[in-house]
Amino acid sequence: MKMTFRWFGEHSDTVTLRQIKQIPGMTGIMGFLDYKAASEVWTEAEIAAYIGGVKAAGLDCDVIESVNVHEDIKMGLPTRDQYIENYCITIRNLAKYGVRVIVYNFMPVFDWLRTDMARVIEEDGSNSLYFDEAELGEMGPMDIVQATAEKANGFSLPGWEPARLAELETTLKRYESITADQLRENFKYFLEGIIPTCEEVGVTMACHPDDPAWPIFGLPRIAHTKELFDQIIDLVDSPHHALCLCSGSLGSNLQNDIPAIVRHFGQMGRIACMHIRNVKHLGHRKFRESSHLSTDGDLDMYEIVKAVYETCPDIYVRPDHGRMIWDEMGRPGYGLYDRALGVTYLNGLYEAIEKNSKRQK
Ligand SMILES: [Mn+2]
Repeated sequence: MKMTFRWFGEHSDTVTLRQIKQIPGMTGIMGFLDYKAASEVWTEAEIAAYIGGVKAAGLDCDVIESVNVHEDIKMGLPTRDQYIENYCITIRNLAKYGVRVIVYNFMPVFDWLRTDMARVIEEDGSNSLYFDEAELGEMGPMDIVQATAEKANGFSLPGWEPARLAELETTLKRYESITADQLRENFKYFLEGIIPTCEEVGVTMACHPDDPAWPIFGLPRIAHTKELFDQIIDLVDSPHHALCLCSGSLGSNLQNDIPAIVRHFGQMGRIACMHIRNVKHLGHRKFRESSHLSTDGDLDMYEIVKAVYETCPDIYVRPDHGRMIWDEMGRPGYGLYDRALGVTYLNGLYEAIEKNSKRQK
């Protein structure tokens, strides 16, 4: 289990590489260029500057997140071929700088969705991201976009980049005629276009689940259960087509047995990396992001880490969103303190599981 941390870059993050390097057991960054439009080529100069900075701080950068897929690819428009070609150039450029895994998603329009970016947790005064489908009922997609931007502490949020959402109304209209099966067909076309390049340069694509784990605003969503991921894996037969399982996203639906899902795809060798965090359910489709500790939420973190140890011990992982604690100000979900606590907890679980397992042998 290679422990990593998400970092948005020098000018886009309140957390510094030096702080990340000081977290015990930290090996590297899951990198991110927050200003790139979907399927815009990531140039060698940009990649060299970002990864060079990470390496100078004594950290690896084997994983890059959020190389976003253009909506035209997801919608299967004729313009998709150009965007797929761009995507392949980005894959090649990233590979030249040692990147091994690219995390992406195939969610129409909305990458992830919350109804409150800083819901105060009354017990201790911390705050975290929060979702209540009842609140969503009264809000249209445009209201949600506005509310999300207002509560982002001035940051552009991953997946909520203004450029991407500028043509929101037109895009939503176009999706009205696209079924889940068609979206899957478009996904297959995309994978067939990029996986040969991945095989050639040694990069693995890691698909992230829908968040929350069900369709929203009537848009088709095809990546939120074990069965749906089986269908995705079946689209292209290559070890370079894999998953980034996210316990918090999948955990927004308690029907998802996450340790079992990790074991299933871990044994198949199709998990490239994971985001590990906990979620506390407060009612039907109503939850908040909790600390990573099992007893603070509804997920059994011990069983999740044990499934990683037993089926895919070499994957990259990172703590996912944390709460805002100790009066920290920063990107919602991406402060330093609670995520660092998450790292230490996950590493502690892993050490205990590993030592216990070796003793029993
Ligand atoms: Mn995630």
